[in-house]
Amino acid sequence: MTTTPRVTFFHAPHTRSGATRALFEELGVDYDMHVLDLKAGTQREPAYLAVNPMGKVPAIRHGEALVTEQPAVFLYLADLYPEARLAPPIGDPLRGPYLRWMVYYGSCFEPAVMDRSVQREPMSPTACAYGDYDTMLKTLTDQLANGPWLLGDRFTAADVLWGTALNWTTQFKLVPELPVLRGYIDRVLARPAMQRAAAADAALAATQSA
Ligand SMILES: N[C@@H](CCC(=O)N[C@@H](CS)C(=O)NCC(=O)O)C(=O)O
Repeated sequence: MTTTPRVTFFHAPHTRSGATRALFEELGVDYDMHVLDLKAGTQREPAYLAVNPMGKVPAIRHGEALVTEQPAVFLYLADLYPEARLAPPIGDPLRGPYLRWMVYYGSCFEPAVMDRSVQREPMSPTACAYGDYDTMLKTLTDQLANGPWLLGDRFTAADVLWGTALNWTTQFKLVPELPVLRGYIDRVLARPAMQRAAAADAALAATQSA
């Protein structure tokens, strides 16, 4: 496996970067973790703003490469460790759909969910990047109905991202807990690597709030 240089992972427990932690667990690779405490505000200190000027997690550093934004972090790591077979390679018919759904997460799903959470009046569907919320969600649920995973029979890094995100967005009632979503979330979260990551993250969160 590719082990050098080691990846440094900038993480805060119980945040979006938990999905990246789960991805590392699914990849089965070693890495260095730099832990931030969002309540204490360490993500806004100059040392971390030099890493990510947005002051947000996740971020990863691999040699000279600095990667932020969940889908980019996922794409980078899953390609970096091809032995784990979590990223369909170029030439595989699933490569296109894999890229599509990774980018759909950041360019359609999150903006739609955030607009809805603050009850922001959406733009016209033609001008809006995600069309409208219902179409955005139906496009996703139609895809998931082909299951068991997002790309059908093949589990990929995209499932770690989507399973984790659908878990917290349904918990916060930002997304309706439709049966197709509940079944998918349960399948993703039942994976041993996902459970190991969740337990480790809960333990880390407990040390921060102690
Ligand atoms: N666009 C970013 C969003 C990351 C994000 O919003 N992270 C939140 C935690 S869930 C954060 O770091 N917040 C800290 C802050 O803004 O101070 C991504 O896709 O990775």
